[in-house]
Amino acid sequence: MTYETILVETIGRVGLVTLNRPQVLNALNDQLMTELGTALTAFDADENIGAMVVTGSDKAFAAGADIAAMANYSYMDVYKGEYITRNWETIRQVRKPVIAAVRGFALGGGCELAMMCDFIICSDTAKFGQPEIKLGIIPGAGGTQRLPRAISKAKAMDLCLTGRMMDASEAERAGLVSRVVAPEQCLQEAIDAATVIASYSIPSVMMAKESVSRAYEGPLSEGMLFERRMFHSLFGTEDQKEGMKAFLEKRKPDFKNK
Ligand code: CO8
Repeated sequence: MTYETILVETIGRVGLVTLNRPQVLNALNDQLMTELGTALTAFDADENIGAMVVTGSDKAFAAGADIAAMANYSYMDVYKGEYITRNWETIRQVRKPVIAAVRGFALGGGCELAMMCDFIICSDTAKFGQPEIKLGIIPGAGGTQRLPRAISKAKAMDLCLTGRMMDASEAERAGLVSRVVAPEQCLQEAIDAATVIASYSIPSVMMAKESVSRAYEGPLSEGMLFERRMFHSLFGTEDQKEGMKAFLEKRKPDFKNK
């Protein structure tokens, strides 16, 4: 298959995709997202590939969805999903691990694309952000959902509401990225990590990915329900009766662990 907006190569058992629209800082248009999905899906099906890396250039992983392409879309254009939604989730259907190697800007859809990968290795020149608010829109590919899970509600609100950028050291402190390295080492670090992963049993790697994703992607409502049921069940214990009675009688509780 010939691609126009990405470069695709194989390094040992690692599939590497380089986003390649340098003139617009790898802005993510419909063609690029389709090609990226096609390349990753092909690697996923290839038994000689054990893991994948997605990267950009030194200046930009991706500076977001292509604003020039989106500028004149109507509500129905985007709602029907023919333009900027239909091919954005393909990467989440890939069952082998995908590592994002981020140098430079990962903004808007670029930050969201990096977060769709299983983990992010970045250079100390990386900058992350969700600047959509400055354009009169909000993130549309998971930014408002994955960021709070990855870096806390406080920082997610800060980034989504102010549109400011977060540098690599803040991103590492916040837990958005797994490793920060020098720019010239970034891609190799990601390829090395992918090579290690690709040396393991693919079923166990796929199941490890699936299991961690499950914890990460489970809805808050299910966690809340679980907590509520545990809370309810403690009203069946003797110690709850004793603890509350002791408080009201202004004495120390005598717990029996029952
Ligand atoms: N779209 C289109 N073109 C872009 C984009 C973009 N996102 N970002 C940069 N470019 C272009 C510039 O227009 C410029 O083109 P030209 O040379 O023809 O003028 C070229 O790339 C270089 O950019 P700059 O001259 O601006 O470079 P600077 O180094 O001065 O600035 C920045 C770099 C800070 C990254 C700046 O380019 C910028 O702010 N870019 C826009 C960032 C942004 O707002 N991103 C969010 C876009 S909206 C989005 O991502 C929504 C995602 C929703 C996905 C939903 C799917 C379901």
